[in-house]
Amino acid sequence: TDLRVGVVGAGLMGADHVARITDRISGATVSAIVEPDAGRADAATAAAPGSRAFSRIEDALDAGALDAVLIATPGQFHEPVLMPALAAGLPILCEKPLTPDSESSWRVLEAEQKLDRPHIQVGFMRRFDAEYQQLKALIASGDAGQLVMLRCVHRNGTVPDTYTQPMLINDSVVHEFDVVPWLAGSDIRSVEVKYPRRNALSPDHLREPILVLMELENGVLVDVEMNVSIQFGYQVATEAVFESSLARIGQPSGLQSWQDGRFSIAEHQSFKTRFASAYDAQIQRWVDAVRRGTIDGPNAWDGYRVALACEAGVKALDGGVVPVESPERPAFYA
Ligand code: ISE
Repeated sequence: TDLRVGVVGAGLMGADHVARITDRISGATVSAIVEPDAGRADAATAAAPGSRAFSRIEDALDAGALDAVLIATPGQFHEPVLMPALAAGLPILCEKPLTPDSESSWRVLEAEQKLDRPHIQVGFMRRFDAEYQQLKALIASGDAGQLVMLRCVHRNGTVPDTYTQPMLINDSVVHEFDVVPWLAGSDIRSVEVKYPRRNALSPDHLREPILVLMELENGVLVDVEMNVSIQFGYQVATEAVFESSLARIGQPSGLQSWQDGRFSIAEHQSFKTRFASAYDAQIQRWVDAVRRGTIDGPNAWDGYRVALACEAGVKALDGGVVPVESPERPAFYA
């Protein structure tokens, strides 16, 4: 029988995951939608036949309406859902970030460690992107020689008015803070932020793009161009520089067209399409793992480490090289 998934939050990502589980994922069905906004809840239950709507996670848990929880609300609403879901012993896929700061993430770790094993997978979907996986394998194999630098670009066409300066770090560079140590096999030692000339097309309240520099414990240097007003589309790409070779991922790879004396390749407009197959793989692997009684991807400890990096990153927005705390990993998360 299918895993009954309760999706908490039916906004942009929640609705996307409801459609994904209903149409493309095998072994799971959306059985509950937890969403206080009636319009969104109705749209989500209509997209997931047989599902019921609840306005609070506690009500869905009391009704025994779900076997697993997928949390897709904004980060500040994660902890109040994580805590009762953990208390009920349910497996959880929690969209990034785990929580907005390391103190609340630590509380979540403490609650999770009351269970027999990790129950939380964090939605850092880039780890499920085929090209990211190939680059990680190349780096780990040593076939390309020693890694020296990672040059990352993370470009959004535009962002909504609700997007604030710290979100450059907490909402966007958060992905690099997870995926870079995973790729390079080394933790982040420090973070620094540099400001080029401001983009006049940026919303008034933002000073961007920014250049984020990360020094890893193994001496690899990483730069991230974080740009949220690039207009032309959505682009996430990485160049790995080795001693005598290069590797690139995330190059435009859509429709190629030759017209009017020009050659062009389609570019993505949103992370929803750019990472669609990564999201599919992430959710399928999570569902398969949950049915085996485990999780399969970044865990809450990874989420906590990223929260520490984000705190350093937000400080670095004000200048200076900011060290990233590196606490010892509890055996529970080995
Ligand atoms: C958004 O929340 C995401 O998670 C996207 O992956 C990222 O590219 C974007 O900058 C964020 O706002």
